[in-house]
Amino acid sequence: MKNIVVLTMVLSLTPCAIIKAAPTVAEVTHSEFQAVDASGEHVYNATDMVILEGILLHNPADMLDPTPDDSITEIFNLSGTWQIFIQGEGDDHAGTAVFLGQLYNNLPWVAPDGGYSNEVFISELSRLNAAQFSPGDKIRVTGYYLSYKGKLNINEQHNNNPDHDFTIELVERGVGLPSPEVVTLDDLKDGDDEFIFDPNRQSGCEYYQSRLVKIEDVYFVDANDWGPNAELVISDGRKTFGVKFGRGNGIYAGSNNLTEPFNVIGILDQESPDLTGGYRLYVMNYDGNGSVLASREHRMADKPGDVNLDGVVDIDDFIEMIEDWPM
Ligand SMILES: [Ca+2]
Ligand SMILES: [Ca+2]
Ligand SMILES: [Ca+2]
Repeated sequence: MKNIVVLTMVLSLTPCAIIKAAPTVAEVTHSEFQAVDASGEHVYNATDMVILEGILLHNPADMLDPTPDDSITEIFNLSGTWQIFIQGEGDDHAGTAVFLGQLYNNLPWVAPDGGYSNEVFISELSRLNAAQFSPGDKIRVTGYYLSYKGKLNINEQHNNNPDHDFTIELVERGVGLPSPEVVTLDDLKDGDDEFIFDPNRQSGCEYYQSRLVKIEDVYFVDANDWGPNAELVISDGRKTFGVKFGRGNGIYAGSNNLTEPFNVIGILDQESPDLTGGYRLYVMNYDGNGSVLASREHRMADKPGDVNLDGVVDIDDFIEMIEDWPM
């Protein structure tokens, strides 16, 4: 681990010296940060805060709805929420989610003044978006973290004090989305159609958690609930897997025009009280192409060079590219 632990001591020069330690922080890999024990619980606790770099996989509002409404008082309803996935590069075969919520005070353990007014929540989002990031950009996130239902998320620990802000920096624009890794349901489910859980995170669902993957030749067990935020199930004929929809504007009742079997590209997610199960594929948007359930940017990541997105890379793509060239 590349340790850049900062232990700044603020010493007061009064007779009874008050010592206040600044939070410790280290640059970590996603693999180090997401390490789990045999029960699936997270074990990283070397520093109070971490610095993580990775490729942004999707637009935040295609996943959760950041629209603030500070009139909500329903318990556990955080109102505006915002979340992104960033994926590690090279040998760092893991990824991490970053979360922000508005009304932490609707959690029973947070003080009544522990949330954000609409105005302040929007200023929080503005502060994060000042980094001008987009899917396929490499970003750096620095912040506190909490374990949540099988993932270790960077967040504010549900604390609205500015000293719990996380920060986002743009490291490099346009690095490109990672190519989705092709996985089969046999990689994710055992012979009894139960989730494969490897605490070493070298195989099974943990290995692909918070990463862009592609599953080929599947069909819906039942697509009746198709729509924003829907939870559907796909099958290859023997095994099944859950698909969670985001709220991208290509997903709405009546937009399912897929021919079965189809391929799916999404982010392997876990959000489950059972830390060794509850995995699902998160599909943020659908572009209506008829054969691949995915957002357009994730289809393009799957076939670099397929400029006209007809599924093959050939001379037509070259012609298309040349026609766009400024003469
Ligand atoms: Ca997990
Ligand atoms: Ca904050
Ligand atoms: Ca093509």
